[in-house]
Amino acid sequence: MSIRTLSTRIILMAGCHGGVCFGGVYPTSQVRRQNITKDKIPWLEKFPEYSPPYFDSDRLDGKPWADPVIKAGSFKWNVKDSTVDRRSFEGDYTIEDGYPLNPAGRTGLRGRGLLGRWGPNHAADPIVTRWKRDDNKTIVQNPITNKSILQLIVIKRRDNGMWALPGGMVDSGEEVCSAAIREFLEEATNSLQKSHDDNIALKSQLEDFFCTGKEVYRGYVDDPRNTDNAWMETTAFNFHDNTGDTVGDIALTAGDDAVGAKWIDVNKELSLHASHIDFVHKVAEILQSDW
Ligand code: RP5
Repeated sequence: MSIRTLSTRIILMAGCHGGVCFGGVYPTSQVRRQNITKDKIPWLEKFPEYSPPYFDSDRLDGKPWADPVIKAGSFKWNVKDSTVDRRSFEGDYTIEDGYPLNPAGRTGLRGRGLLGRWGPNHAADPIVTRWKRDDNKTIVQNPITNKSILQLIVIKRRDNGMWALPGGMVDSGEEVCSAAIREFLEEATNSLQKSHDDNIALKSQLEDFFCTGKEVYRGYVDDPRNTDNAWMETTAFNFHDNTGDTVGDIALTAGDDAVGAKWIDVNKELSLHASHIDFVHKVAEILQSDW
């Protein structure tokens, strides 16, 4: 994704639309972002009055997955820094006064906010889909477009109550696709609370299905937690159950950070966390489903 497109993404969110709200209050805090007009989002635009507040959530204190405070020379930027991948999918990012700069531009807030890593925070998102079917197992079409209706597994996020892809952070050293599958099992099937034997049985039932995963997006995420110095990036995979016999039959139970899990019909009216709707749209295009 080019920087121009990235800045456009933030422009789309201006005025509390989707993720970051310029001038809005940062999630879980009382800290208000500095207002920015759209033209001042790119770093290249001069903005001498830009002096946003700094916020590092105390929820990061002592967390093994979070970076320590920045000290000169303590991080290796734009490379794999031991087991922490500090590379961005958007290309090399700039370091200013020792801090990495968000490649999408100004966000009205400095620091890390709620994000554990300075710079890119890597996530993985599973987009698990099937065709909508009637009681006779016939695929349902939209009578206006004559296109088949796609269904998607979403979870309800505990932190902001929004429906979202059942994704999560990639652990240090973890394969991205494995993270997408692990997060799906944790958030949509409550695997963390299941017995070892139940998890083995479920995994073996879904093993072949998970091998079908296709990467559909890799890049910046318009997440409400993004700041000038820390931002979300993701790799999204589509796992499509064409016959509806594999994942279509498993019981969905919310777990870990999720408080709900369900199948929903895919269409352009869906309202999802961050920029998840964009990844789902890509899948709808690839599968040529109704939109
Ligand atoms: C989004 O936040 C990503 O696309 C992913 O779905 C999620 C990862 O954060 P947590 O769910 O772990 O909070 O930006």
